[in-house]
Amino acid sequence: MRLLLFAAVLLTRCARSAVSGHGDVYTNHWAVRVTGGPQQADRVAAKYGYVNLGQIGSLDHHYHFHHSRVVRRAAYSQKGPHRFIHMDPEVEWAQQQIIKPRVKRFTQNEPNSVHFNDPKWSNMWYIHCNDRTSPCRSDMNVMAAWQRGYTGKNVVVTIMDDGIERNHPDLVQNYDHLASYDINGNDHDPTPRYDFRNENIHGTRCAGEVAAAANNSHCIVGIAFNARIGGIRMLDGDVTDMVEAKSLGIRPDYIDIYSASWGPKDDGKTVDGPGPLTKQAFEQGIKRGRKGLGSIFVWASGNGGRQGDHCSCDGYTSSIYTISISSTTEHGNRPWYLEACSSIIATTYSSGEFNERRIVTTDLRHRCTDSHTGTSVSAPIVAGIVALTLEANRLLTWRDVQHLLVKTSRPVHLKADDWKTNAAGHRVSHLYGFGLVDAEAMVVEASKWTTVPPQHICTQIPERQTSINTTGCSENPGQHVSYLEHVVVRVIMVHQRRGDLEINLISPSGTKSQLLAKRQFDSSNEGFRNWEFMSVHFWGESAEGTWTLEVTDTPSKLRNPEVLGKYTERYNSRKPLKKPQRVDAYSSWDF
Ligand SMILES: *[C@@H]1O[C@H](CO)[C@@H](O)[C@H](O)[C@H]1NC(C)=O
Ligand SMILES: *[C@@H]1O[C@H](CO)[C@@H](O)[C@H](O)[C@H]1NC(C)=O
Ligand SMILES: [Ca+2]
Ligand SMILES: [Ca+2]
Repeated sequence: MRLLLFAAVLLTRCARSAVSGHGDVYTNHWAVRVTGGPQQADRVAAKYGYVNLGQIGSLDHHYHFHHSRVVRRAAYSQKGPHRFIHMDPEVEWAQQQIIKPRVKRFTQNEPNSVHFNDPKWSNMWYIHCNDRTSPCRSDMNVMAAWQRGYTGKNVVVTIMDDGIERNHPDLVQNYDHLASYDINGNDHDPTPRYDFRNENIHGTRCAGEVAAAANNSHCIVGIAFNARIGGIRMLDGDVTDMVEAKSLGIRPDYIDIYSASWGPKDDGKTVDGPGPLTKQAFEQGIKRGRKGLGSIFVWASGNGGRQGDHCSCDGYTSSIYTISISSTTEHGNRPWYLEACSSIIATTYSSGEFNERRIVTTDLRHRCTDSHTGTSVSAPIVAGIVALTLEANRLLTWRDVQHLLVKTSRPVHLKADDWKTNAAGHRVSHLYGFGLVDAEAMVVEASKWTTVPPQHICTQIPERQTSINTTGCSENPGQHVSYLEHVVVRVIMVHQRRGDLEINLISPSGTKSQLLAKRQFDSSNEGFRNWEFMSVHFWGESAEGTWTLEVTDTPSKLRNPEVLGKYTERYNSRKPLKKPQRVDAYSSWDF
């Protein structure tokens, strides 16, 4: 209390002294008004020992006088001869210049310098976090990337979903039929199927986030508003391994980025991932896509937070070939739908509680919506940011893009109790990966980036069940892993209640990553049969030394699933898909 009072008194006194002018710093420059012309001004200046430096800008009769004998930056106004200049009949007015403290208002001026006529531009709060009144204190710096000239030109993005409304007024300009296909209808037109329930709004909403046209007096501005955008309609029908594999393989030399905001059911009890065809499609994509640089697959991490789901049980988000993206609310809080896991790379803003804002984007039937939600929002935002990044450097490989996200994403004010710094100096969390994306840092780093060396894969079969001593395959130069990227642990585990298991992995450097958290609704007795857990938390660390796997079994008492499960359908904007599970047949760890 006393300290506060004291501070208040000080403030008052500062304010008073400013008014009375006591703190002013005087310079040796004068502004002088002389109406008789420049020659007269020169004469007046010489009379009192000044030099006339000429007219002040475009102000007639005003001259800049300089006096070299005056102490620079004096704390008092000049007396003596300087008093006489004020009394000279040829001088109408004179003023010694004082220093006026000026602070650069970067955070206010820069965002305001971009203005679009799109009606929802000002509602795109997640682009305006630098505004002083905004509750989102840290910015994704999308506008700063635009101001550097990156808007997604010549980059091609596609949305794998329930179709996109290609003639939507805000999409038609950037729509690209070569980046589109209809797997469900087996033709080239990805237009969604219209029904009275508007079941197929999802793809159109995601597409606008990426590449809605800018300054066309319609709806919003896409993150990469000059990128080309297509849609692969594949969720409006039976989804099979083949449907997925086909979708991932549409024109891989033409399409740069595939964005997916769907996955297995987020019910907290499913363990499911890509089948054999889809696994191959991912591998083909990163090997042959983009003429060998590798397709970029961006994936929503999952919306099963309220069901206690964990995205390590979703083989799409935990694949090393996908960039798994999480969400935070406008206040940097953990959204109720968030699923934690060790494969999440980065995070964007999205919806939160009822009093927190949602995302504005294009909607079905040529409309515009301000209620796009969940991790569905986040994958397209990153797809857009990666489009800006590829425009900055067309030669980035699929791994370069992941490295850039690891390097540039930041924890800022995102609230999580598990932020830690790994041995390579990266701060990382199971809720947010490496943190909030930074579009400007992405384009800046990309433009000077040197492609990382080829990927090495070191595979080890453990000598004991829960720990492994590895050299990182240093005996084999073609496999030697000097700096870790992804660590994959393939697990066979038999257990009567899978949801009671928790798995942690500890690296030789001592970094601990949670590969699996308990899931209260998962009462399956199937265990894990060659399931692959993946962690990015060891990024940049050394592989060499002893790795420890900690498996904890805590028998739980089930709560009533009906009560907690009732929110699932209403809010599940990350579309679930149903599909049988498959099992592969060997056991090892991949670094
Ligand atoms: C958008 O268009 C208006 C004219 O309608 C123009 O004044 C403005 O500069 C444009 N904004 C941008 C960012 O290009
Ligand atoms: C790991 O292997 C190295 C030799 O490769 C050996 O010196 C060391 O003692 C081993 N450590 C453990 C914990 O097994
Ligand atoms: Ca628009
Ligand atoms: Ca999930």
